[in-house]
Amino acid sequence: MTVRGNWDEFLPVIGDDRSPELLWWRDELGQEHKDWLVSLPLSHDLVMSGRRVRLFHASAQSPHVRVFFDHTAEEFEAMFRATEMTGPGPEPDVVIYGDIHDAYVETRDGRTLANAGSCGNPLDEPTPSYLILEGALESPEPAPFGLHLVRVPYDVDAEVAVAHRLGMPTADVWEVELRTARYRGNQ
Ligand SMILES: [Mn+2]
Repeated sequence: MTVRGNWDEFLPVIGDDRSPELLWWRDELGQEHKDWLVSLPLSHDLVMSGRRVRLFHASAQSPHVRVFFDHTAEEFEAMFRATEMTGPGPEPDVVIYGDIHDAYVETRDGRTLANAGSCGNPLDEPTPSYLILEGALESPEPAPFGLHLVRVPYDVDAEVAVAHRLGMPTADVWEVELRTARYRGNQ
């Protein structure tokens, strides 16, 4: 299952009056890919090992409302609530999101909030991450359940070379991000 992110939502539909950088990325997408991106669900629930697991991009409000690693108790709470975006229904025990490119797992008061980090542009450390869910899929009965964050070293030089060869806008800044995990090269 793939859920729709902030870029997935806006990039395919922007008009020609936007910045040349945005238009470059938009035009890298074929119509088939644009149609697929905007058709993706914003939120998806599954049951595993007796837990309800919810997946969305950034928050229960919208793919554009950001919740950082360093969040408040209220922001944590809000990630588990039913909203217009998630639809009604039972609240989840586990929420997994992306958006901030900052991988972590936090359990508080019996609920778990996890961020899968980023494969394409990690911003917590330069090594890409993904998250594996382990358990009995579609089982309402309690059973072992695991969240496994994996870090995968890769050939950054080759990746950067492709961006430069294609003439990708702001490739220099992006290269700093890939090598240092500092967003826009900030400290
Ligand atoms: Mn995002």
